Amino acid sequence: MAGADMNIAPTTSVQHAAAAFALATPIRSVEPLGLGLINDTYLVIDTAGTQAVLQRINRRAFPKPERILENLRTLLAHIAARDTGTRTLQLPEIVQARDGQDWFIDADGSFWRTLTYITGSVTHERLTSAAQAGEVGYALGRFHALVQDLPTEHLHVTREGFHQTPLYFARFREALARAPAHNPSPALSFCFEFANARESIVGALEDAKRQGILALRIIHGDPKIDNVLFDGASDKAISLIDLDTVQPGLLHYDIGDCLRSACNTAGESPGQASDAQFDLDRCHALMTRYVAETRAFLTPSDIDYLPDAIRLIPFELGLRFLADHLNGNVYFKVKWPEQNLLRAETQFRLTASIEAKLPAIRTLITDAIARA
Ligand code: GN1
Ligand code: MG
Repeated sequence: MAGADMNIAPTTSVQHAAAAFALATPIRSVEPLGLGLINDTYLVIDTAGTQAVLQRINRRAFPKPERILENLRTLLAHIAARDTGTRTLQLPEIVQARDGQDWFIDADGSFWRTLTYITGSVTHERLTSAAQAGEVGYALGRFHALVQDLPTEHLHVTREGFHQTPLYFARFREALARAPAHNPSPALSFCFEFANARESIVGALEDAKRQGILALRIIHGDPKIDNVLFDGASDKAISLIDLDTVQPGLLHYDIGDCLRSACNTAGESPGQASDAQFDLDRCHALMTRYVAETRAFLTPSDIDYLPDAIRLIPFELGLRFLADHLNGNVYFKVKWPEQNLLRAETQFRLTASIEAKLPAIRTLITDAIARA
């Protein structure tokens, strides 16, 4: 049991960090929370039963973590002034440290922050219906609509080079050059071949950005389904969390990332990679609800590049997992040594499924736009 672990010495730094934040009453429990691959996340409950989310930010992924909190202040103020309808997104609020700061740095230099917990919410590790996918599309579209007038220069870049596929491809090639050449496993051979055969597509979005065909906007950066909170009773999407990568980027990064997560019927961690399949009904439901929120500001070029993005972002995530596997799992947390290889192959199998369905994906996008 995770909770029992909290009483032993190596985790006391977590309790120490939890105590640095200004909760209303003393802390009753601190337990690991969620399935994040980068930061360490804990659910803190005080004696009044109030829940909060404590996180140690991974400095390898976020070298300047204070930028995350500065961005969050700007973002929350911007959205609070606009999200005034009947169905608002409930975003987490910052719980300040006792010294009045938005974060706490412990004796080891670890960077901690605490956010409010969205009560009554649940996450789905895997979606089970097109209706849920539609809710995910609504939440992402609503978020994009709320920030579409937030000037990109008002937010810091929290992660340089995030979602620039050519960079990830170059890192994969470097890792490959260093990897031992003898006897790759069937999974590794498949991944090498799959990745190398797609060098020509890696620039699809970055080239369009450089040429001014696609414009930078404020994006979420990580809208996978674990980061969409649903109301436990109604199964409606009520929140988008994990706002650490909210920064300037292309809408296409978010749409590609959201679809690769929501439409993979096997989920991100299936028992075997070959189970990964892209579901068109979910894609249709998600895009229809997404476009209903965003149609007013999507340009013809934005729409033209959607199929490229839907193919590219899962491929990019596969490259990221594969490079990390080759580098000894230094970025994404793993529970066993080959896990990042399995994750990479899963994203590549998903990419293959998307490639086979591209004509149908183009048709359903046209239909979603026509309905908006
Ligand atoms: C990471 O830490 P987490 O689980 O929220 C990653 C995302 C990946 C995701 C895959 C900063 O997100 O880009 O899509 O894993 N975040 C970062 O599950 O690299
Ligand atoms: Mg994240």
